[in-house]
Amino acid sequence: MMPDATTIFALSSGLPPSGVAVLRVSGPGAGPALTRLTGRPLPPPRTAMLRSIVHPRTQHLLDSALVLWFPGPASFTGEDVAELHAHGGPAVVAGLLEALGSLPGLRPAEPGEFTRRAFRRGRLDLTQVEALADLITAETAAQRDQALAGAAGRLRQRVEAWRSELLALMADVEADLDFADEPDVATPRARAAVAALAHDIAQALGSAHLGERVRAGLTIAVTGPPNAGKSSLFNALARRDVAIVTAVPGTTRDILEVRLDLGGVPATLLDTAGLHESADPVEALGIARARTRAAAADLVLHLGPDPAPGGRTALRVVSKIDETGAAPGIRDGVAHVSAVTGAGLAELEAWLVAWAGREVPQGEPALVTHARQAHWLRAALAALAEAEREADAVLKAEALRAAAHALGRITGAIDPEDVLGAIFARFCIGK
Ligand SMILES: Nc1nc2c(ncn2[C@@H]2O[C@H](COP(=O)(O)OP(=O)(O)OP(=O)(O)O)[C@@H](O)[C@H]2O)c(=O)[nH]1
Ligand SMILES: [Mg+2]
Repeated sequence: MMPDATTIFALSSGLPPSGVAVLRVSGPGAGPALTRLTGRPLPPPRTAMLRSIVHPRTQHLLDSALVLWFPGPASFTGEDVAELHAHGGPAVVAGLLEALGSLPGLRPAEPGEFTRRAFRRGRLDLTQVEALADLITAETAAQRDQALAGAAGRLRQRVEAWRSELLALMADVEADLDFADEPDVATPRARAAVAALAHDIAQALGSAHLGERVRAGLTIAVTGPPNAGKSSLFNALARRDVAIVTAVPGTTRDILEVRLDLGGVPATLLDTAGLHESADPVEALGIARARTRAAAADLVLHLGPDPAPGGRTALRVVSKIDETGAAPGIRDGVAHVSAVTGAGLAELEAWLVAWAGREVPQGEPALVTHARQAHWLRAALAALAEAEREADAVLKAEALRAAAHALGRITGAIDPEDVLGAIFARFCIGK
């Protein structure tokens, strides 16, 4: 692929003010930009040096910053990369960005453009790009571990090994085609290799459900009749006043969401409208939404005597025990809490953490973490099954080729453009 002639730059760290702001420059103009801004020769590769940064046009001092020089291809993007580790004040950052933009051939980066260049230069494959996006959004330890494994190329290595095995097999089978009158030596070996490959891929696919779970997290809906104390419990578990609480029944209408970290497992907690027959069309819509979301939830925390709606599991919760005098804690599968005094909340949280731990077992991070990856692994498996069944050598080779193609889609070795847009849309500017 054509290397990019343009040089891109962006603030790669969070919004100022911050202690340190990292500005990244990538492309053929990165080295000249660094010498222009510092007025000095390039520092030794990968060595932090303190430099005065001056505006190339006005010679005005903009900051005193650490600068780093990563000559390609041993850089994140594979191109020449320069980094400025500056003071993270808004005026410093604005001045540096303006100075970079004033240099010929430099332009601000699009979201995810550094990573896109890294992909294009083969520094990363698509599974690593996906994992990198996951790493940046990871909120819990389990998400971080899984994303780190993917970013390190765990799935990439497996898929590439399978694919090269397949390509070798195809060569064997095709050699047989060329010498059709000779005894068929490759076929028994090929059959065993195809079966072993299919077994490995099926095993990897087994982790897909867990991988998706860790990435997307679990969903917990708080349900019950109006005024039961759902929003109060929701706020207490979120440890923030997210939902409006009033003594008026029917206060909550829309679904509210907060993220919980259940012992490293991410979860989304939903507050919902009180369930009852309502003549108010607005409230009725809220109740319909509540039922839909509860039905899709992994767990329903139900504050009420009537049966809990939907969900795969339900835990009944009796709230307001400060009024009834009931003892806090979980007895006979019913949690007794008070959102006002906090009694019983620790027990409920411990229960939730244990439940999440059962839903998403800890251990080896999952290999397959995205539906896209699982899709092409299943396609590869189907093609391998066809290759196993097929007696005709031409059709067998064709099925093997289809399997190799499917694996190539996972890493982006084949047709990457189809998916690049969707994947990179998740990135922020500067990544
Ligand atoms: N004493 C006491 N009052 C509570 C407790 N939890 C909620 N309340 C009160 O009960 C009333 C209703 O609380 P909410 O949390 O708004 O109840 P809700 O189930 O979300 O109500 P809707 O959104 O209208 O369906 C409010 O006046 C709360 O202050 C509790 O644990 N103890
Ligand atoms: Mg409410």
